[in-house]
Amino acid sequence: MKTGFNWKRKLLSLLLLFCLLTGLAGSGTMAHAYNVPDNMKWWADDKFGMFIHFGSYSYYGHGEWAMQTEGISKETYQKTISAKFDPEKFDAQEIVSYAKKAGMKYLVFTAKHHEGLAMWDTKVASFTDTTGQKIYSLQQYTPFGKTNRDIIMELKNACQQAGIHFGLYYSIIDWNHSSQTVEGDFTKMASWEARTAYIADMKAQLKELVDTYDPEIMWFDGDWTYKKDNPTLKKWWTKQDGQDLYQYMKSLKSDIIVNERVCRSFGLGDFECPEQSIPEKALSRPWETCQTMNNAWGYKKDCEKSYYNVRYMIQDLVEVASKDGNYLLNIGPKGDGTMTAGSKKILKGIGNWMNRYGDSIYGTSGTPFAKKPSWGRYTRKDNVIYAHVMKWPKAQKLVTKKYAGKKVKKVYLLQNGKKLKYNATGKKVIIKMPEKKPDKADTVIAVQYQ
Ligand code: FHN
Repeated sequence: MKTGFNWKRKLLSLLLLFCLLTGLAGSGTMAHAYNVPDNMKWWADDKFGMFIHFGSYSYYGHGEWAMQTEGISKETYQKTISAKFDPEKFDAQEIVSYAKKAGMKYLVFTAKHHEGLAMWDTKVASFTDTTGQKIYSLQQYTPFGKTNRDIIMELKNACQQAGIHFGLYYSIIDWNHSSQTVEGDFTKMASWEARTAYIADMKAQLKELVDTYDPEIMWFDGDWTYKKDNPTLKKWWTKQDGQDLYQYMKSLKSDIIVNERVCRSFGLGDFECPEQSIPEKALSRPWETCQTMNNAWGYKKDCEKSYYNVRYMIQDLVEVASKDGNYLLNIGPKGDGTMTAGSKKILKGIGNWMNRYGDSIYGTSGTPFAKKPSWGRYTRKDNVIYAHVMKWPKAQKLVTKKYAGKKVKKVYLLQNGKKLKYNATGKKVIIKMPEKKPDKADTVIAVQYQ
């Protein structure tokens, strides 16, 4: 009895392993190209988020790097730019409604960018202007302070009402903090004591942000020393500091999701962040491409005529999803807080596409096939392969790869469920396509397997 029972158990576990490997089990949880920790499941399924770069640089309209690129002194920057910043028309409800319309499921807002202006009413005393008399924040340093408004809380609440996850961005370098001065594309610390004090104060601000706004994502930046250890005053942030910061964030909120830019290129954090680029292949851990709509993060007048077209943005999103990544698409509101027309147009356009084809993005994993088809890309969810047709095939004949060892159940247009004739032979599924291309950017065909 005993021996018979053992080989049966061995056989069962082998069978289960085989199912898992080939995804025949259709477990519902998508077999990503990497392991997704429980606290990140929503993030990996949601795939698509809004990035918001907003600060006093938005008033100046030369982009968020203006202070550094134009060599503006702390005093001049504070007095001529930050002191004029008054975003009274900032409308969190409108911004979140556009995110929702676009099909975005999470949002990351710049609580503090490199300029160092705190976009919340920070109480951490060292974050002052050059006089040391005023806290350098939206509430204490700008004319907007008279409104007693908290735009981060307005965004947080609008996200909650809309069922959108909320995250915050925080820059490690701070061009206006007394401890630092701009040094190339990084900053130089005034002394070792200043460094120690700044890192402690940075943590105090991060605790304020977590305690006040309970963000689900902490998106760090301004970390790029690529220094493993042995900090210098010019390269004062190291991998060790990054590991320490990561632990600190988890100690504040255990399920918070933290990006790799606690100190990039050392495999730290919970996800990688290719910037304005898409990796050739799926990465071996969760990743998210952050992208602009016009090659500008903060509002930049010069780039207002360079918005990408909706088709390009949709195909960019699909390219990322086909490689199992997330897509964080940026808007840079103007100094008065309003959204630009260019960003509204793109968000609406993507939203129209997501209304018809969102199923081929949300909760999917990347292509199960090694090669990319010439006509488009693949995503996958359970036993459905989504063929994203970006180039319409000649003779209305689409040749797709057949999912190994599986039987095709049906083929249909995802937007309306209309069945399509097909011929499944060997390694291919040849689909009879409609004459006209329903969607220029990407028409999605669903190939459902048994
Ligand atoms: O310097 C920043 C830049 O302003 C912007 O915030 C982007 C967004 O990922 N990150 C840095 C450049 O790598």
